[in-house]
Amino acid sequence: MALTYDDGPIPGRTDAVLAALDRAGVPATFFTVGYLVRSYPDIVRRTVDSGHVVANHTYRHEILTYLSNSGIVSTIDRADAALRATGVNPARLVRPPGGNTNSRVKSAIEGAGYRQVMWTWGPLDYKPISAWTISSGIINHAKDGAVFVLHDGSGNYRNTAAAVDRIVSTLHARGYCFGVLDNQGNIVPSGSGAPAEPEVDQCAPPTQTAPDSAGVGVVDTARGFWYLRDPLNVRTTGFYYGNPGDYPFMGDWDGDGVDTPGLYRRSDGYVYLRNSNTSGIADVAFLFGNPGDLPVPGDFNGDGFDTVSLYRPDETRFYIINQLGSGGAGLGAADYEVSFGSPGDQPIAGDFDGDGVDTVGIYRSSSGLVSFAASPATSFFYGSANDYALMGAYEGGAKDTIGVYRENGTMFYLRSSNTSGAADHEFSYGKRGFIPIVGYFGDLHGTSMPPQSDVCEFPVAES
Ligand SMILES: [Ca+2]
Ligand SMILES: [Ca+2]
Ligand SMILES: [Ca+2]
Repeated sequence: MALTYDDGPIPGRTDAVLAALDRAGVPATFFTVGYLVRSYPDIVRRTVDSGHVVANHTYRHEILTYLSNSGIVSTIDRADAALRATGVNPARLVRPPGGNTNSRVKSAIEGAGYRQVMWTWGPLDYKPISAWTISSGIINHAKDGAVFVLHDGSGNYRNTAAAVDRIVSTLHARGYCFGVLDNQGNIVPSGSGAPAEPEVDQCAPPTQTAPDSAGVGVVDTARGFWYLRDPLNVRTTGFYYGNPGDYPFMGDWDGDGVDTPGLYRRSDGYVYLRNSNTSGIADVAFLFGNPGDLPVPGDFNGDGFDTVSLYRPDETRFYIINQLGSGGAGLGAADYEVSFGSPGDQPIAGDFDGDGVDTVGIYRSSSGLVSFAASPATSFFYGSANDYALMGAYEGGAKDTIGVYRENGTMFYLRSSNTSGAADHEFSYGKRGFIPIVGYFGDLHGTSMPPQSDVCEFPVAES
């Protein structure tokens, strides 16, 4: 579900709502009025820095059905410019003031490159009604996909703010989660919403040193949507890359120290690599192996560039390849081959000894066997049946260690040494059906998300 707030920013009023959302740990979407944005840019920046999304409620709260088409476009564009002037990247969403719209207004909004967003229900909280009445109304109208309209800009803001706690605690207990609206008007987790444009730097929150240990992510392969979080779960980002069904992995294809997406598309046999953690098209594409081969990313010659080797399950053989294909041509010949594992094993790769060179191994999820072919040849048990293995330097340093993702519970269990034992880091992230990934993501440019933010499983938005 999404909480949305209209008619701000106004000092005191918007601040009260932001404080209540922060206490409750949920994100919201604010439809702001352009001339107020000009007056109170700090509130807008603070709103975005707190993990919320800001969008467009026209420049002077005009009734759009009274305006000409050019007047509609003008007030929307002025409001958008006011938001951008604060340094944030607003969602390209317009909520018509008062909900006054018609097919002409909607067409004008869409013609200007925005999407019109209405709501499923609102408690009329701008009238002098109590926090109990506001919260009860929302609780009674809760359903998956609901978009509630509230008002941070009204004189009844105290009750609007006071209603947040009961709304969130009651609906969390009933299994609902709260998200923000993305550029399509879909409800998405905070941090994966609107800012998806290439010049996202302009809305980057204050510089923060990138953690030097590996982060994890999950990929919703049904939508081609990637969710990345840093090791502290402080900073997150999300973006679309690939088609439904693509097999995702991560690597540093351009040697800049940051891992970015790769995909294996079984339908055409190609690998598609991207060099940034943003939505966009592939930077490198090439034909990959034979049907049934599994991609194994890693830096197998220690030159600082990851390449995509392959594991051929029916031969239980790795083909190590230290160059990427390019221009749609196939991969080159293998630099060397390693026979290892048994049919059904998951191929893994990592720098198990910290010498800068990745080597291969297997994870046998039926028994939890982890086995490295070399450097050093090692076997131990970790995880349990049906776990998915991920190698990463979860506490920094040069050595990659074992981690597993367990779909039941969407749990990551990360170990800081290559030995049997209890997980050193365990947490839930993702959703059933998502594929886990691991990598050094650098300083994530997505919206920051407070650690206490909405952490329950998030429903997939209908598109
Ligand atoms: Ca890179
Ligand atoms: Ca390499
Ligand atoms: Ca090594």
